[in-house]
Amino acid sequence: MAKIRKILVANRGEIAVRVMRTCKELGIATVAVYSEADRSALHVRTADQAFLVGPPPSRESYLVQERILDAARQAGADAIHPGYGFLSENASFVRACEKAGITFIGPPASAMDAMGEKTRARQNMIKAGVPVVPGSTEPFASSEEARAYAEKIGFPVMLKAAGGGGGKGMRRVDRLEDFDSSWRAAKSEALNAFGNDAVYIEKYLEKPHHVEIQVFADAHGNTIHLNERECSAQRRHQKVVEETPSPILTPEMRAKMGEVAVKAAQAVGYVGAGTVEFLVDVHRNFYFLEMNTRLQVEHPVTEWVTGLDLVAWQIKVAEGEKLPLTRAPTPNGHAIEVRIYAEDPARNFMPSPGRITTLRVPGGPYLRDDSGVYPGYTVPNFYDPMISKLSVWAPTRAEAIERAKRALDEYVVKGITANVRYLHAILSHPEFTGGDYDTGFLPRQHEALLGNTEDPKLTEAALLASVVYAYQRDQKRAKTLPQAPSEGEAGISAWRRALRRGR
Ligand code: MV4
Repeated sequence: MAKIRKILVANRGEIAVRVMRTCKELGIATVAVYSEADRSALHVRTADQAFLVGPPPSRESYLVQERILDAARQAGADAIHPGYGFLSENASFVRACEKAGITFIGPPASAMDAMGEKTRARQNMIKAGVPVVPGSTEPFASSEEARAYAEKIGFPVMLKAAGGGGGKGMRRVDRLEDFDSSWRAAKSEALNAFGNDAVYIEKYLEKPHHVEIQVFADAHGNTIHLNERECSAQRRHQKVVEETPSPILTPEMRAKMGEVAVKAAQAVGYVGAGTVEFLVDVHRNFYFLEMNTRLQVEHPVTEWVTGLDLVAWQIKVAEGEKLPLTRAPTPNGHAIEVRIYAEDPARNFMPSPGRITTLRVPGGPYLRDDSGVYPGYTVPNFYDPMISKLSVWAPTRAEAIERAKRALDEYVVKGITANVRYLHAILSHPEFTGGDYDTGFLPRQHEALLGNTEDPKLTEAALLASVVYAYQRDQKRAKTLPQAPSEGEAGISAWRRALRRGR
């Protein structure tokens, strides 16, 4: 393992930009790949070099292993950073990189294999002494066997696709009468999503929290954890807000979960950055759910409270360096991340691609904007609509919430619709500020978070009224607000007073 001098980033959007930023700080040259829809994308402008890898659909560009490897060879890159999504958890790509003599910045293929299939992962975890959600460790050969197993462990149960996570092929079953139809539905959904109709059964956990532990291992056998992230604010299996520390963990529970996560990583020979996901039930028991064998979207909150650059450490570990810590750091303060999506909450969160005509990004203390866009950029409709992640740090959770709300107040994006107000509503909701929000929080509070009334007609009227009001107010302001003085202290304070009166 030698020093890396040039890295190809096999990704797009904010994560490609984020990885390249660290490369620059480390004196490492950067190579972008891009599809035809991404000619003017920010990650292409950020890189030292860029290679076109195919047409807009990711199946024909970002996911074509040979195209990516060709670009790496042509550029003379020594390593590939996969970001998240795309090829990041693809064991066959890791092997292809190895064959091409290019360092894959991530775990070994064998660790991905050990965690990729859910039933195999559960078997591996049980062997390692990691608690898993009670249930089967093998898929069922027939609906009769499956039904008998469900009756044995008792309803409600959760049917899950063995082939992959993310909520696809997942079905809650409350009663024996519903079992067969749910079984068929889960199997066909699993086949559709993963090309594998294997389904297994878990006991259904009510109102669980999603808490995940960041782990890190070097190539010298050192494995540590970097504490948790609370990710229970999700809708349709998409995370929306993440924070650390989790408001529901005690230091004792943090230490226990961390220890278990390290054990999980060690059991599969893990190297690099990884995340062990847990479900935490109402009694605060925790169970292994799955392991994400990549850097995650929400890694900035961990960076805020640990002071580490996780991408820098991924690179250093790939170069053979030893980890800088031998045990978990005590979390310093509190960090929150909100994901800004080009989507319209009022229209069932429909993606809202298009040209960003105006973009004002917040600033100020302890604030970070990981963005993949710029003013004038057209958000394509081929990819994930996340345009930016705002993350903040503060000494306490209450202050971090206020800072995140202030940041959202400053955020102005025009030309597309974004979920900025929705995020603000989440941070203001008593269930969120109270800290004990489970994975049902966002669906349960859907109406409240949209600011909707019971009657959709009334909502429409209220919306119209607010638009008219805002327009009239802006017209009035434009006329009455004084111009800023060009210079002079006296002029400036008079202007400030006038501004305050104008409000
Ligand atoms: C569960 C569960 C309740 N009981 N398993 C959803 C995604 C997949 N990775 C695991 N998921 C769940 N598994 C049992 N046995 C509830 C969920 C779940 C969930 C988990 C984490 C974060 C958000 C979620 C939203 C709905 C359901």
